[in-house]
Amino acid sequence: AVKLSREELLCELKSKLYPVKMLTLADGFPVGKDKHDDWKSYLPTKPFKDVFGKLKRCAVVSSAGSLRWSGLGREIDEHDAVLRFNAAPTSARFIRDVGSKTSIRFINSQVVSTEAHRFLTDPLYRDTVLVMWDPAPYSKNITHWFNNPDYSFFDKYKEYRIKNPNQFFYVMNPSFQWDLWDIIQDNSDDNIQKNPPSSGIQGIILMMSLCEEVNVYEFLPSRRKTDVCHYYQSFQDRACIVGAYHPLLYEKNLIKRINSGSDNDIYYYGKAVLKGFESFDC
Ligand code: NCC
Repeated sequence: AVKLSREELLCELKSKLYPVKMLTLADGFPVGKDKHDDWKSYLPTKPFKDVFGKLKRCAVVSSAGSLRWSGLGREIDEHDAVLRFNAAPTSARFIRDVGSKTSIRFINSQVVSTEAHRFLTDPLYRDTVLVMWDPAPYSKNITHWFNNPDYSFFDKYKEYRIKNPNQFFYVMNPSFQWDLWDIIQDNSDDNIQKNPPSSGIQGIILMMSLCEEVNVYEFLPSRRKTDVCHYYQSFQDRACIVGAYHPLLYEKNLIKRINSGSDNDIYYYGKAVLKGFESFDC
């Protein structure tokens, strides 16, 4: 395959993924009453792009173990908006390393559906904009996904919306993950596994759609790289860095190719600097 330059790759991402699609009632759901009841009428009606307006500098904080002892918390909190993932905490003992500002929490449907996460009661998920995605089967057809979700999140979604009607809580259109997967595959030399990209790269693209510049922390690992999976747990697994289910290694190669920051920034801070979609023309 011909290797795209950084500019070409950025334009490829922009032309196929921007604006990022959230699920709305208008998105061709099966008509009539369906087995998942009326959850979809709880989807926010405000267009996602209007929630924040235009943002200048944004941060994406991966959950990698290498954030522990990084001391990056203050730098992260200085951004106009910060995106974090799943159950990643910002409690007192982690603030020095990861900060506390959380403008968007980008979660997978497992977090919403499984009891262990106490999604309905844990304050971690409040006072922020929530964006959820479900690992849909490879198909850009909503009805097909709707009948085969990875986690049946529908009842929990509705319950959460009823309890917290004023909190923005979006659901990604499942075609997004596969449009992104196609780009990752088209720009890799290997055949990659047909599983959706991780929350990490999806959240990065989401922030590129909102902000002029996006600083991503510890998605490309720094010199603190460790087999400790998350900064908030002691569990070790090398697969956390390169992926097992998700094509994480290929996602990271792609982000490295569109990075406009320096190799030093990656090495010392695990920091990649990405241009937002509105900041360049194609
Ligand atoms: O672990 P997870 O991801 O929540 O991490 C969020 C994103 O950070 C990046 N990451 C994480 C660890 C690490 N050492 N290096 C990294 O670069 C990845 O980009 C990752 O996406 C997910 O993608 O949603 C995932 O979610 C967890 C889990 O469902 C949630 O944490 C909720 O408990 C998955 N783990 C399991 O299912 C056991 C994980 O595979 C992917």
